[in-house]
Amino acid sequence: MNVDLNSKIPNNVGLADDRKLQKALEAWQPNFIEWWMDMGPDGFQTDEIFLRTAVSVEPSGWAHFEHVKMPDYRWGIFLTPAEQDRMIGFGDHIGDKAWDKVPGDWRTELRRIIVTQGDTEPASVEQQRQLGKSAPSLYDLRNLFQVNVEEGRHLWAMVYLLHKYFGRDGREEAEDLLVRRSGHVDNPRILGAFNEPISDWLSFYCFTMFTDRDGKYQLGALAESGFTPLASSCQFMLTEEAHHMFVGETGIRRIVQRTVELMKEAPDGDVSTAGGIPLELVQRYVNRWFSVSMDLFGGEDSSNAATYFAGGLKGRFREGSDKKITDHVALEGHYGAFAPGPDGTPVSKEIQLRRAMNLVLRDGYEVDCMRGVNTWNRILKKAGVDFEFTLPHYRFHRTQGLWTSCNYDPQGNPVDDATWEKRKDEWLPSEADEAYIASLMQPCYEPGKIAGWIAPPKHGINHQGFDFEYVKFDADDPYVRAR
Ligand code: BYC
Ligand code: FE
Ligand code: FE
Repeated sequence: MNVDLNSKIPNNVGLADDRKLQKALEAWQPNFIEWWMDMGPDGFQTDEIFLRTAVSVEPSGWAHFEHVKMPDYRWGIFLTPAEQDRMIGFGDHIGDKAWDKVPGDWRTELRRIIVTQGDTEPASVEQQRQLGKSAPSLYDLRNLFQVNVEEGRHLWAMVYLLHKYFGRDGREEAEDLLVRRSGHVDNPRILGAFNEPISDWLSFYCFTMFTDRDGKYQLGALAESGFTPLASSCQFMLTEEAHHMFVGETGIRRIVQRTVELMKEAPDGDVSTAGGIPLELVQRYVNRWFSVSMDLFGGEDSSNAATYFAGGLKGRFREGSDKKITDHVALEGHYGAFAPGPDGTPVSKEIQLRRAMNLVLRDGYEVDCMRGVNTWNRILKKAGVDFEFTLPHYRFHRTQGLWTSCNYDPQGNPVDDATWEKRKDEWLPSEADEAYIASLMQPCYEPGKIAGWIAPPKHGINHQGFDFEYVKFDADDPYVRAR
């Protein structure tokens, strides 16, 4: 299917041939723009940002970069073309023809999955809306906005599915996606991590490292869906996710690099006197965002997960292509896990494989996170610094699943309330940490310059140098004039 870039809503789904759907989406579009202006990046909307836009769904379609104002970004609907004669690859309907329409039996479940996925996208934009005011460089400012517009596009992807396949209740859900608000007391976003504030750039890098990576795994599982339109949407979203995780992983790497440089200059090792971010403090932010992101996988033993798998709605990560996965029905097996015994001490527990699908996905996620953490450790090792980043134990600081009724230290040992209270500031960002990080958050908007707490990137965007003018400020921008 060709990409129609010139219509009001760019798409490769033949929108022009479905007048009713086109009209419904064109009616939703101004509400989206209104939401973007209210809840998207605060300021910067008249500045020219060096953004990447999809002009086709082939890999070469990604090479398109230009300076655009964010509200002029071409939010559109793109699906990775599905293979011919696609079949359901797992669960009770394995081997049946895949669905082009919503199967009646699974309508409620599919709608719920799509709404939950869709809700995270605008939520993250809301969480990040103040960060532009304290970007450490123009390069980072541009990356933030690239992530934001793409999360906006992911919302479009889910709204398209709701409008096209779920009739009136789909349209209502699409409206509600613009009404819930991250962190709102009465009308919050659906999942925990998406109601947490992201008020500084260390949190932003942790979020894109750990929370966007949940996106990679959830989208990977949904890309296996027997409902082909969902699978094709998620497959295309995954191509954008890679850049979001790159921003997070390299963002923290650049902080670590800068801290190592400053440690050499501050022989007593306290880099905060030189405006750097201590490694222990970075570790506490890692502990926070990793644990909050682990919660996004839901319960380890989950009847919802079993239902989704049985129905062929949500598979395992690379269910169809991972040669290590041989049993796609998963009715027989068990997954070895632990559950809290008396006093919260772990005892082993076998979970029926289908009911363990959240845990299977999460375990793959954890390995992927560790790979990224190891790249940070290599910098420390090379510099001869005696410190190693770790991921906290999966039992640490949990609010979903089996491990919520007792506190655990980052090594996974149960601790009593008094110990938790006494030591939590060693394990999670303290008020003092947050105040220190906030004090560093001063914008640096001159091309080629960068804030003192982070190293510049190795490469710029699209073969440009670091000193490229990634954001051209509009002279009428009130923020520019205020500076
Ligand atoms: N917070 O059976 P259980 C992304 C609820 S990120 C609050 O254990 P289930 C992105 C659950 O809803 C990817 N509530 O879990 C990243 C259920 O509620 P009910 C997002 C939670 O349902 C960065 C109850 O607890 N995509 O794209 O198997 C920037 C028991 O649930 C949480 C998806 O998540 C939580 N953390 O699994 C931008 C994919 N966890 O039934 C974007 C779609 C669980 O008691 N979602 N609950 O009312 C799903 O597949 C599943 O809903 C979940 C939960 C994996 C999230
Ligand atoms: Fe997304
Ligand atoms: Fe993302």
